[in-house]
Amino acid sequence: DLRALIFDVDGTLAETEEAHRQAFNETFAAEGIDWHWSPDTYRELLRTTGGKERMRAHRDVVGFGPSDADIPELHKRKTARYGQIIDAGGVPLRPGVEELIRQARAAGIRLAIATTTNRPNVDRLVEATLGVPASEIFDVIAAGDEVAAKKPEPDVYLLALERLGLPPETALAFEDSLPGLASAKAAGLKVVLTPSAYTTGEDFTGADWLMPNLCCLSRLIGV
Ligand code: XBP
Ligand code: MG
Repeated sequence: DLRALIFDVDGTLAETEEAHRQAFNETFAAEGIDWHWSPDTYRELLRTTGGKERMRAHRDVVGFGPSDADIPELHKRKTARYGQIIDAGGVPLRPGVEELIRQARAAGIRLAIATTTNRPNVDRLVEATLGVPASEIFDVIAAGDEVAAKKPEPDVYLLALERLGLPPETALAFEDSLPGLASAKAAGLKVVLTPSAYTTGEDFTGADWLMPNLCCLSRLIGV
């Protein structure tokens, strides 16, 4: 029987990647870095999960930009900017997410987050969309640099399961991307895949369910 739902954040709970892209670009401009990430460039860059890792990957491709030593501070500024964008509203939860959370809670199914983005971004998004601290909704939050190896490695899902104290066969993962799918599957989880703006059209063979959105999943979670 189903004991927990484990959610990815970016692309799954909300279409956040345009806000991330904007925050990166505004930070580059403010810091005098001659980079601008177009939507097409960003789609490629999303193959590298994690903002700091993504900036390093881009620098190594274009051959100029911030040093490894400068990237953590740059990423802090990007996170601050992203928080302001989220606080301003305009990035809603995806259809069905709020109802799914409500139904699961009512049925005593526990809720967790397993994300590559860093913790302040989770807190800001949940506060801005649901009006309460993320820790009030989610029993467990595994985020960002809490694990050494980000998605597609399984570490962040394994950490969420460890904190839940549950084996993978009692939980269900919700994802929107190929690295996320690979991560959850490698942790032994069944995966509900809902493509997002940046991942539509990819080949999600291997997902246990493929859904256009997270609406009307009460039967699937058995409530
Ligand atoms: C999405 C990511 C993140 C965000 C940026 O991860 O790869 O890197 O694009 O966030 P997920 P940070 O869908 O697993 O949440 O800059 O905080 O890394
Ligand atoms: Mg995602």
